Amino acid sequence: MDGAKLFICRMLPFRFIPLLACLLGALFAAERPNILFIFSDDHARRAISAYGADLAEIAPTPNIDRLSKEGALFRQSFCANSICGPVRASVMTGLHSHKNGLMRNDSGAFDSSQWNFAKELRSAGYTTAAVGKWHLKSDPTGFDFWEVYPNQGSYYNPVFRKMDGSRVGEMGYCTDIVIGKATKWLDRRDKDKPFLLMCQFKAPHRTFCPPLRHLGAFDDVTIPEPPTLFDDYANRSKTLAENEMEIDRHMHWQYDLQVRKDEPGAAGLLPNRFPASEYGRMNEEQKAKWDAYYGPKNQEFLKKLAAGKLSEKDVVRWKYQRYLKNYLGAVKAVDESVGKLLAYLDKHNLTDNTVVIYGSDQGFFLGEHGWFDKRWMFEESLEMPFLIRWPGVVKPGLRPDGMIQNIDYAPTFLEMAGLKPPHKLDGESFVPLLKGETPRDWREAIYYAYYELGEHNVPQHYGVRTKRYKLFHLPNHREWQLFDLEKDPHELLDQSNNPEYAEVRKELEVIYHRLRKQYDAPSYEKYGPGTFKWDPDK
Ligand code: SGN
Ligand code: CA
Repeated sequence: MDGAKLFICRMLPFRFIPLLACLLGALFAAERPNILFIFSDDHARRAISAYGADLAEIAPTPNIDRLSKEGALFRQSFCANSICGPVRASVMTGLHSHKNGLMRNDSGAFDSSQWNFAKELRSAGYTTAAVGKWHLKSDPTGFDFWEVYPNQGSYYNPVFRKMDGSRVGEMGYCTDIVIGKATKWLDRRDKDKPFLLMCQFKAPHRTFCPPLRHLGAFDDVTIPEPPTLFDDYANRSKTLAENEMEIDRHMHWQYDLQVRKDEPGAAGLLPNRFPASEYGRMNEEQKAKWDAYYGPKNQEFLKKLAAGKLSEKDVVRWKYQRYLKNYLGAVKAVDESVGKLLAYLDKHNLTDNTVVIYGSDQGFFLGEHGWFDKRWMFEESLEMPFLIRWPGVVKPGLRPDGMIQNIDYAPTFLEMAGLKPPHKLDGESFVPLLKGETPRDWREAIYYAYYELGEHNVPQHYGVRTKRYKLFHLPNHREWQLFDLEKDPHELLDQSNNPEYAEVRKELEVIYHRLRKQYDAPSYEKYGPGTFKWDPDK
């Protein structure tokens, strides 16, 4: 089309050219693709069929899988800091956490006055919207429309924050309501402009609540157990055993099933009936459905337990099945919503000119190492699912091999729209990877930094991952961990002090220090408690 523009311009007297360029610019603006960014919360790759893991036959994701057939699926896709707020801040800014200021969920409100890619798209003529989970505490900026959950949001009858500062309560299930808001905005958006829509789900985040219509959807299935469900944490840092995210020790069936009522603690995972929990949010009709489903199942479990028929391992196995079935029920509704969005694009002739992305803010442990949660630089939590369909650009079935991170999304989205970031970002546009090319100098390793101290007792750690190896440092424990992902895919054996890996370790340390320098990572002392704000002048 550039050729056509040039031809028309050449045919005209000189003085008309600026005016015409302007008119043609507006006309051809429609060619810039719409960007539909669908982002769920804590959706592990293992629970997406297209990733072909052991749950492939069970994971209820036909619509997400459709993207993998009609577009690309990335395996080398990782987060830079496996925790919600920081991931989202890096998505918006293209910067590592220490530069955008949101290093931890408890870092305070994200400074939303800083540059983000939505602002850039909007000022270049896009109409922009964000709905659902936001979790940055400050209001979204760069959007013509937004309606987001306060903080984490709720599964049943959730509340939304609106642009005018008010809050509105909605009846129903979170994912269904978000999709309703998203399609409503699509209906009434300014259709003369390309759009950016960030549609962000709370599900399947803890407390893993399925919509009531999917209770029982997995009753006839036995979910396969990961080989590390009963990990003994040997041969690695002792901090692994100090975790507080074990299905065994930290999923409290006693509270969840209301055998003990004194201290709900971190209950709500199985899930429970405490008034302050999701159960307390439901109306009588919803509660009746919930009770009719979970009540008899809980009684059956308690009866077996009382009869001494269950060993400690049996109890873990029972919790694991309950946890995964609830989680997959929530995933099922996410996938249905992806289906609704894809059908919307088809129906309104938008498919050909819309980039659709499906991703999630981090991975999640679905029983691997005996855990639920994320935070660690171990594979299940570090990996981000990333699927993308871009008709005419991404070849259907493409499986790019380059390493990408959430810091890359902002520059990538800008390049899709023909724009460049106005300043240097940490991330790089991976549009070349989408076109099936891997630039020669594409990164050989990703940098990772986790700064939280409290929840789930995961220590601060900083590291690098190449395609084959992972090295991370636990500065507060003066320890390093090194894993050979080819020989040890489950990461059960730390090789950092093995003389056979001395050379590998040296090389990885070089990469680690090089990346820390490249990203201006601050010294460890600054990683302590309290909010750390990166200052480029210090
Ligand atoms: C809550 C959860 C944690 C979870 C964090 C962060 N506890 O605090 O289990 O790790 O969110 O999740 S809960 O009792 O409130 O469910 S994140 O995805 O928002 O980073
Ligand atoms: Ca999350």
